Parts: sequence; structure tokens; C-alpha cells
Amino acid sequence: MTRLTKHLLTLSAAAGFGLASIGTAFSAESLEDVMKRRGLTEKDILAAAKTYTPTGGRDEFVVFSSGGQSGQLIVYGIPSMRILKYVAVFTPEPWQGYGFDDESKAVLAQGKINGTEINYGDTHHPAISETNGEYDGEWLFINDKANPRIAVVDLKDFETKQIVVNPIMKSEHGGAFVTPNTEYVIEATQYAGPFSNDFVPLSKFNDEYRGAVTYWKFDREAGRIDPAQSFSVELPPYSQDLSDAGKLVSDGWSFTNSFCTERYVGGIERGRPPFEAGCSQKDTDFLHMINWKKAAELVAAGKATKINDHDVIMMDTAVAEGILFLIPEPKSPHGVDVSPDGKYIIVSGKLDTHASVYSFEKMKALIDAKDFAGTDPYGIPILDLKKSLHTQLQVGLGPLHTQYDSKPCVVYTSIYVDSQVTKWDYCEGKVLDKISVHYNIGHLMSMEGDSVSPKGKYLVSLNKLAIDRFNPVGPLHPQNHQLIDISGDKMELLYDMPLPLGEPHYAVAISADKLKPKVRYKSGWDSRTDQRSPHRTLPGRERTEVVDGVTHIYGTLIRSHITPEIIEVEEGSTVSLHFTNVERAEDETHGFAIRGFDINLSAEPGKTVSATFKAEKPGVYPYYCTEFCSALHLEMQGYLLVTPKGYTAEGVALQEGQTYTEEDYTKQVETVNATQAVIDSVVQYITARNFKDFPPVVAMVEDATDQLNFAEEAKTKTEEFAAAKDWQNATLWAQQWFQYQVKAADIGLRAKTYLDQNGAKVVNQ
Ligand code: RUQ
Ligand code: CUA
Repeated sequence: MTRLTKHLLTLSAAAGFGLASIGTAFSAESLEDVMKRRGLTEKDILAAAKTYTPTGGRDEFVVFSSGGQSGQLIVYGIPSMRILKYVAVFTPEPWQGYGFDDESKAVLAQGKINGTEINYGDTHHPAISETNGEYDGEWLFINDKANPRIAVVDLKDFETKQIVVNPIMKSEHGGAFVTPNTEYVIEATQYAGPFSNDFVPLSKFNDEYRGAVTYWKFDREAGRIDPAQSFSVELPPYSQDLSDAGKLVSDGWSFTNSFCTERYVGGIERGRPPFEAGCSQKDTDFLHMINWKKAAELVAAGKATKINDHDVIMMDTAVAEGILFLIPEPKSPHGVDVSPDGKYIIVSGKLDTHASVYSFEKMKALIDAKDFAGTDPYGIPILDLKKSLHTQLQVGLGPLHTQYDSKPCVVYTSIYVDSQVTKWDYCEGKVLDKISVHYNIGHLMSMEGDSVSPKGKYLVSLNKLAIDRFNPVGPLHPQNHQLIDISGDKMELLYDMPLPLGEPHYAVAISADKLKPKVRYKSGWDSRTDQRSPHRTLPGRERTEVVDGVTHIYGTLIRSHITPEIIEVEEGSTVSLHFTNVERAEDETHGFAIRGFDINLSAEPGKTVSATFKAEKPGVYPYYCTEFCSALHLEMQGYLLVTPKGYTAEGVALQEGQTYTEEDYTKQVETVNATQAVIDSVVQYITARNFKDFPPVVAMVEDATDQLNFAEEAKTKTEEFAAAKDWQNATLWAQQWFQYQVKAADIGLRAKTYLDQNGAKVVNQ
């Protein structure tokens, strides 16, 4: 018996066939013993019970957190806080093949700045697409603060599909925020700069440096941002900061705050007081209020100016047309958050202890009555602070961001300096509760908190420092996301999650049932363009074609072989590999790694991936599948042979390591027959049950049937060679036949386990 057959028989025994399984020795410790041994309180146990998710369990919410400078997106579940995925966005990530296959390289290349490849991004604020102000779970947008860019991630496969570079900004921060029907994705400047790409001296700061808000048009049909339909509104060189879109009553407007409206330019090395000092002299900065619906009409009416081939509504037009206003806001504000009903806008100043609640109704009335307190140096009308306010409340030292609860009037504000979250009532203007967090909270996030109907329940505190919370891992600490239960009157801290990717700023959480990601791609799919790949290959159609001097290898990947297994090219050839994963099974991803070419591919079921490179140096380059996909995964291998110029093969026949006899052949056939018996019993078990009621099992049965069909083909070849008494090839093909059986049996046993665990019923015996 081969090791594999033994393993298979053990598996079938464990699954309930043949041998009875041996009972597990349970630990004798009681809950009390464990609590004592680990020093846990009853409160700890309650927190554990609220977050612990048993095997196979699902989370109620899925979080998309910015991965900060890692340029990635972090996906985790609530309440378990288990990390589910890192999505590569602005940064190459080899496991996903991102930045290593031709298809994703093309996405990253969209993000070049002045022709320079940018291989990181400072991601800050993710936003989920909305329909009528509700998260719809279809798309996600995230910004790169450092190289003003926005990326589009498809939540059908959690892949980055597009990167757009802001045509006029030199820095940004206030993105990505979406309008209530995802008409636009908002991006606002941070540090002012000239719109042109030319050098402009700082002495011209007031006149030629500018801020802006860009409204990127999202084309839902295409699933892409349409730069040609996007536009910007020119703003003064104030450091614009975060933004938010109005909703319901305030739909059509967007709000962007700012700091350093002093327009101070530092230069310590030139003997000037630093930015820090000059940017915090005034008591107030400005909240910008822009009517984006009207702005879009102005662009359509041809009132925009083309700058770098992009439509910009200049400030004088914006003022003349009444789409741009300023409202003072307390010193160096940071967060601006519109209430679910769109009636209020809460702003907090980093250097002020107050949160300010603005009334949209009051602001709108002032605008309609043309009741302005004055204009700024650029002629933009300013609304009176007092007349615009609903209320102001002392919430703590260094308030930053505010999130809304499902309970009316209840909000949570992050208090950076105090390391606290303050729960307060913004209608009545009173503090309800405070909780300490660890440490120095930046953003905070409630479930679906940016939508028109927040779900409450949980709050996550995204802390800037972790300090002493975890086992030390060197001077660079992990990030600390803390889960807080907000369902009761008092906030309860439930969980500390160390995040080893930094530095996350904002995160968004969506009800898990709104996400409908696919299990596999349509066969031969280019996941980055969302079209069938021109390089897709069907099994049996693998081939080599030389077009315009490029050697194209059209190959396939399936358990457990890469076709072709031997590629031979002459030194200096340009090679373009195209691999299609022809699996239909769930979670049967194959990878492709090869020595020396910086190529590492990931092909999920159905996907076609390509890699183009120059085979410069003659030599032997082994390649293999990097995903442990099957028992003979290590055998999923091949050789790229780069022959020296003018090389001609001599002694063409391969040397076989082993010679097989009729006896070997008979033994192999016996193994095959024993395996078939296991398969038959599993098939009988499954078909006796209502397996068709379980879609994952139906998919597994489909896959197992595929494998058995391949087994049938191998069987035919085996018998042909046996009839010709070619025991060498007959034995090898019988071995291949067995390999397909193993795969089918493996899937069958998985299907059986699934049926057992999900209460399948016997329907026919
Ligand atoms: S920002 S906290 Cu983009 Cu608040 Cu970082
Ligand atoms: Cu495919 Cu390992």
C-alpha cells in the first residue's frame, strides 16, 4: 500500500467509514479552574463570550481598515476581530501576485506620478459605495494621502481594479468620501501647491498655491472612476482636511474643514518659527461648504477651466455662482461628520476641548438670506459662527472624530490627548459616558456609522499608540484596535487587537450579509479588467506561439500539474507566460514561482494571469506551484530551460529514473481498485442524502466528477499501454489515474463532513 492510500484510508476512517474513531481525552479543567489559573474576572469571561467565535462561525460585521503606509487594506470581522484578508491596493503584495503579474502591474502603472512608479501609498480613509445613503457592499474607495490618488476596490473579489492620480493636487487628505448614491468620490487637498507641475516659489504662496476638492465621477456600470467626467473646485491655500458628503436634507452639499488658514509657511532652517507655531495663531479656521450638485451643472454648462486637461471651477466662478461658502470653526479642526439625517455637522478642533454642532438648516438659511459675516481674502462669503451653530459642548482634550450611534442623538467622539472616547448627546448637548482607550485614539468607527442608518452595537477605537498592551516585538509596535460594546448605557471594552500593518487611520464596517463575494472566476478571467482574458487557455489546448518575437506560453494549472512542465527557449528570448487555473473547486488556488525573474503569480480558480520577462542568461530555472493545493503539490513543478544561442539537442531521450515491470503495473492497479472502493462508499453516502440542498456540496460533487472524468481518461491511456505491454507507460498512467482518484476522494470526504455538520437527511438508501 502506498503512503497515500494509507492516508486516504485513515481519512475515510475518521470520516466514519470502517474503523471507529478513537475518543478524545478531554481536559479535566473547569471554567473556574481556568479563570483562576489565568487570573480572569467574570467581566473578562463575559467579554470573551461576546467576541469568541467557534470554529466555522461567522462575524456579524466586516471591517475594512486602511493599512496606512503599507498601502494596503485590512479586512477583519466583528465581534471576533479575526483578520480575514489584506487587500493589496497601492503596494505590490506577492501572495496575491499583485505587482508581479502583468494584469495587476497594469493597475499599479495607472498610479505613476510623472512617469515614476510609486510602490506604496499612505492610505487613510476607506469608503464603501452607497445607494440612497446606505452601504451597498459593492465597491470600496480609498485614498493615498502622499501621492494624491484614489483606488477602486471591487467587493465581488476584494481586488484593486483602478488607481487614479489627482491631476492638480500635490497632496491630499480628505478622501475617500462618497455622495449618497456614489455619484462622486470626494478627495480634498491637504498641503497647498501649484496646480501646474512647474516650480513656483513659496513667495507666491498666497497667489499661486491652491487647495481644491475633486469630485471623481464613479461609473457604476463600468465599475470604474471616469476621469473625463470628474471635476474640481479651486480653494484657497488653506490646508484642507477631512471631508464628508451631506445626506438627505443636506444631499448635494459637501463639507471640508481646514487648518492653517493663516497660510503660514515655515522654514526653521531659515530662522523662521516652524509651521506648528504659525499654523495655530488664529482662534478659528474654516469649514468649506460646497454645493457639488450645482458645481456639476456648472461644469456641464462649460463654466469650468481646463487645467492639466481637467475641469476646474475657479474660485471667482464658484463665488459668483453661489456654490462655495466658509464657516469659522474652532482652532485646528480635524474631523467633520454629517449626522445620519443630514441635519447636523459635527466638527472638533484638535486644540480646543469643544465639539461644535452646526445646523445645516441655519447655514442654509444664512446663505439663502445672503446674511454673511464677511469674506475671506479670496472673496469667499463667510457665515457667522454663532448663527450657524446648533450647540457646542466640552467633550475632552483634543477631540478628533465623531461617529453616530443607531440611537437618536447619540455620538462618540475620539479624544486624542485624554486617550478616551466620549459618548454624548448632540441634540441636548450633554456628556453621557467616557471610557479610557490605549492609547491616543485617532479615528473611531461605529457599525455602518457613515450611512443614513448606523447600526450601533459596536465601536472600534483606532489607537495611535499601543505602548504596553502586547508582548514586546521591538521598537516598532503593532497598532491597537479596541472593540467597545456600545449596546448599553455604559461603554464596555471587549477586545484589544494588535494589527501588524500600519498605520491605519480610518475604517468602515458593513453588515456581513450585504457582502456577496464570488467563490470563483468565470473561466479564463482577467480579474483586473473584469473581462475574459485574451490569453485564457482551455485544458488540452496548451501551446506555444511566437508572435512579434515574443514566445507566448499558453498554459493551465490544475491539481497537481502545471502544463507545460518543460519550457525551452533560447537565451535573449522575451517570454510571456499565461496560466489559467482550470479548477472549478472552491479554494483551489495555484501559485507560480520561478527562480531569478521576480515573478510570483497567484491564480485563483478560473483566473488567467500572465508574466512577461526576458530570459537573458542561459541556465536551468525550476518553477513550481506555491500553494499547498493537493497531496502531490510538491510535484506540481517544471523547468524553464534557457539554452545558449545555437544550442542543438543531442541524445534527445530522457533518462528514466526507474524502470517498471508488469508486476509494478499489477500492484498499481490493485491500489487503484482499493481506492475506487473508498470512492464508491463515499459517493453512496452522499447520494443517499439530500446533498442537492447544499450548494457548497453540489459544487464539490461537480469538482469530484471532474476529477473522476480525468481519472477515466488516464484509465483509458493506462489500458492502451498495458494492451501494448508497455509496462513503463502503463504503470505511470495508472499512477496518474490514482492521483485523480485521490483528489476525488479527498473532495468526497470533505463533502461528507459538510453534510454531517449541516444536518443532511437520508432521502434514499
Ligand atoms: S485622519 S487620525 Cu486621515 Cu484623522 Cu488620521
Ligand atoms: Cu498547485 Cu500546489
